[in-house]
Amino acid sequence: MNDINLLIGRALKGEKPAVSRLISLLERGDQSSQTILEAVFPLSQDAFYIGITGPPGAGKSTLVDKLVTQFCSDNYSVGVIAVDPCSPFTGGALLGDRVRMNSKHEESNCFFRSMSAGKILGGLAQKSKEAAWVLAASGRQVIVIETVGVGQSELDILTATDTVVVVLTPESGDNIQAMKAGLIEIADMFVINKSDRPGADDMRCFLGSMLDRKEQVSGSMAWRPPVYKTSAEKNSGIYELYEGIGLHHKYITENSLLEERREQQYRTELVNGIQEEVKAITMANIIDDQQLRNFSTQMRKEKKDPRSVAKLLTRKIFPDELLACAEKTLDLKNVE
Ligand SMILES: Nc1nc2c(ncn2[C@@H]2O[C@H](COP(=O)(O)OP(=O)(O)O)[C@@H](O)[C@H]2O)c(=O)[nH]1
Ligand SMILES: [Mg+2]
Repeated sequence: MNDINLLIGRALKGEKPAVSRLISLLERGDQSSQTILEAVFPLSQDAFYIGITGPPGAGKSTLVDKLVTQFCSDNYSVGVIAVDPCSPFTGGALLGDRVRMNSKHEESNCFFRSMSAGKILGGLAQKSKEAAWVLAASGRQVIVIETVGVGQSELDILTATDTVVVVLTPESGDNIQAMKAGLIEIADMFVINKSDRPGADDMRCFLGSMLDRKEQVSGSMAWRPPVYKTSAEKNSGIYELYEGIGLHHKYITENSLLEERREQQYRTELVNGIQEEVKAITMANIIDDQQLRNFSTQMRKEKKDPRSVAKLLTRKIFPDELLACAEKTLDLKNVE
């Protein structure tokens, strides 16, 4: 117990090995997790969270590297989390990223961490957010979260950030339709990276008309996502993007939108947490595996439909008052 408090103390002072340890403990769902979260969360709310997403190979990592350099040269301390949904195949590439990033920014205040589904117990999205809080509490003012824009879990991570940057390339035109619709919806700005290649302006037109259509349908946007052209590799357009990120931050801060986002996010976290707790407690109370198997066999023999049996079982463990309250919203009538 004392050890964990010592470790937390070191992490809060910004010591990288301690920060690293804390994130590993959270990843594993160690029993110290709650102590860690209670210590870091209150200190995590002043940081600025940037989400960088887009298809694999769009140049996100290269771009993040350039942005970090820019933030560092303006004396911001930065934490980077690269989230990889499919570790077994790309773990090597990410490790490469990490070595590259850490060696380059070693003397600076930058901290780089990759997280992949394979190593993690529990939801990747949840653990990434927890890791981001640790980084923020350790004194990093800017947290950059890089994620491949594919699944629901990545969307969950992005909605927890303050500014969402969607990175595309001139070649993305064909598969932009195939990209998750939600990703386009939550973009605060677009980047057409690899603009050293042909087609960047076509892509910009395409995005422009897409935003126009959206405005025709749902009215003009208070914040219309700007489109930046960059070449991360040739280091061009980076400063404009950096300034654009700053402008968005200013915009959401001045219009209380940051506050609104954080409020909404907190509520989502709370509901998710409650759902998980209720599920865990319910399952622990109902039946263990062997009993469930026997019971299941029995019920099947009796030709009871599984849904009704599930309802009956669940109702048994909640107190009557709770069920009475829920009766209005749940269909409890047909339960025996
Ligand atoms: N031509 C060109 N190549 C780039 C640019 N940015 C990144 N790349 C290359 O694209 C590949 C994928 O980059 P990476 O940053 O790992 O992409 P990520 O998967 O989105 O993180 C690498 O070989 C980079 O060198 C760019 O602006 N122009
Ligand atoms: Mg990458």
